[in-house]
Amino acid sequence: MGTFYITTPIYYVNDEPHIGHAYSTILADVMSRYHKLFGDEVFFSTGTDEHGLKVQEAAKKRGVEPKLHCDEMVVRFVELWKKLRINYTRFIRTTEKKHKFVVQSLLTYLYERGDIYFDTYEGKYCIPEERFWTEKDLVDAKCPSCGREVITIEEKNYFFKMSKYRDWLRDYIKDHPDFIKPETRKNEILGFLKNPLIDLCISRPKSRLDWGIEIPFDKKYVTYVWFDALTNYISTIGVYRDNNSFQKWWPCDIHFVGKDITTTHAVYWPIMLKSAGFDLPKTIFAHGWWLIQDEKMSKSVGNVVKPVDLIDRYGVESFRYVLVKNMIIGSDASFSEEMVINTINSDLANDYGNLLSRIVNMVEIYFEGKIPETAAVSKTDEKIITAGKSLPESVKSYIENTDLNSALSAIFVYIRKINKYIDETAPWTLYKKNKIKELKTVLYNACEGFRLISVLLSPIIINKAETALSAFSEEVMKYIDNVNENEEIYSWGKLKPGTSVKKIDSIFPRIDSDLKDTGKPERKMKDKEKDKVKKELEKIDIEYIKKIDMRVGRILDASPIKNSETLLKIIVDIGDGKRQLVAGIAGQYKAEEIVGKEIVVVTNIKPAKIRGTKSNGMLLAASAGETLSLISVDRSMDPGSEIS
Ligand code: ME8
Repeated sequence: MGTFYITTPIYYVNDEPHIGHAYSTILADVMSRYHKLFGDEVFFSTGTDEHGLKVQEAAKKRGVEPKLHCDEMVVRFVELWKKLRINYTRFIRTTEKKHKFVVQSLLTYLYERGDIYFDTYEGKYCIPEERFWTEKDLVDAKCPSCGREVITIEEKNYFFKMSKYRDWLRDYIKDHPDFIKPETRKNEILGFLKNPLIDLCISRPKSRLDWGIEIPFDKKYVTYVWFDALTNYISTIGVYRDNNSFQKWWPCDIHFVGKDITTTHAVYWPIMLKSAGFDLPKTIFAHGWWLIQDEKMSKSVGNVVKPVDLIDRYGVESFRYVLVKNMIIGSDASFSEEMVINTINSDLANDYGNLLSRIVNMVEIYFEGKIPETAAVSKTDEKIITAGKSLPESVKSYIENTDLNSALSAIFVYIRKINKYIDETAPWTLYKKNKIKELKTVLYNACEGFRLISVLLSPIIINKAETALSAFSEEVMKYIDNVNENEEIYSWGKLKPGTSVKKIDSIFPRIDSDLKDTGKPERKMKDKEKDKVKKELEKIDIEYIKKIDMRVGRILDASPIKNSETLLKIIVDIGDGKRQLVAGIAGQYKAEEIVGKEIVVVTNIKPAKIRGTKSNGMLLAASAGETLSLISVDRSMDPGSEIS
């Protein structure tokens, strides 16, 4: 058992949280819950960035003190995180005393060691972005970052000697492959570091801005908001340097950030730490952006989707799952309500939710609601047990690699495997044939497999996983509550035979794509979009197709069936023997004309009697009105060749 320290960016207190902010925070929450599940002690920090010109101006507009303004704004984040079941260890605000102390201590240290100096500076300044640019950075004389007007400012300020650390940082990044992830962001930073690094202006004169942390060695200045904000990653875990908590948690394991703030985290922050003599965080992980019709979701573009609306409509667990599932962590992803509905219906309702109903129903019907004990183990059973035993280890190693997408896909492959296992072993047939030992084994394995996946999905679908597990008694739920004390929760065989199974309501009901008007400010789908979603929902899973066994069959003999003008009796060779089928093609084909043809036969259809003649299989034909055309293969193939 180790320690794991994870952070989100601290969000600007002025922003109204949207799904972009929610995503970063859910990601960190999910990672932190997985680490807990696998036995780590976790510190998970999030919070708000409360200083700077924008906050000062917003407060002024409302006619309130900046601190009061922040106190009121911060509630929006705290409440949303509560609603999203974000289980942070600490919520830090940069207006806290302790944080101020750490920022000032750090500034003093860097100043005393000569890495901060005083100088006159003339530069182009972007007010909304709160940063200086050089003339050559500008694009069409405007801010290269936000495209807005810049103003020329000349002032005396304090500067941090970043230039001096450029070569060191380049080497550090090259020597530590996990330091900046994903690879694309690392390469961007290495590209950026090919150019000389400009020293960073880390102060603002109070005459222009006084809502900030005072520079400890010059009372006429406050600290640049990014220097202040980045330091939160240290102040949140305890007071500076020789503090036990600091020793315990630093260096941080993962700083999750959006790709918009990679440079501040992968260039400014490491240099600040190096200058202060601290170790660097193990990984800075810059995830992609949620886009709405190819544009970044942001307040300034005006295309934000509010998490609260979606949570109210689809439920918090589904919302968390949909966000985690649909963004490959390092890349951008497009957000749409169709995506939400499709993901819920296919993964949560169809694959996961259905599995629970299936197994609970069968245990109830065949074993009076009590989990049976395993009795006989066939090769098929062994396969499902082996896969179940190795699943937690693979999920764990994906999580250690911050590869949530692969972890999820491994879990869902297993869910589909269990569904297939039930289809193939057909408990209903085992019951009919009185193969009770086999039936017990299949149902025990299916229940245990389901319990395992519920535990492994619990960091994402927290309460729903608990509800699902509650079907298998209170005792199983206790594991979830005491994760740290019970590391074995995810090992195979924990489910006790004899446990009573409770019937519970469908945990993830299918969502009708025809969105009902909920009275909420809801973006209604256009008819075209609705059709698309409907079609998408009607599509069948590849597993359905795989279940149909189709083979090349060579027709050996064909003859009319007495008293029928439409039916022919056909004998086909399908590789492993002869089959007799009855087909309604006599109106289009004469018996003798089809002998020798290589056609396509469905071989695993239930045998039937048609006009008193046995038919064991079905041939395929294209039809248009009265006209029929037998489906045959393009090249001669051996009878029995699989159609795939
Ligand atoms: O930058 N898609 O705060 P901020 C995905 N205070 N993630 C998004 C997103 C989108 N469309 N939009 C925002 C700041 N985010 C500073 C950070 S940290 C020391 C200081 C997420 O309120 C993403 O994590 O602008 C991004 O980096 C962060 O919100 C920016 O939040």
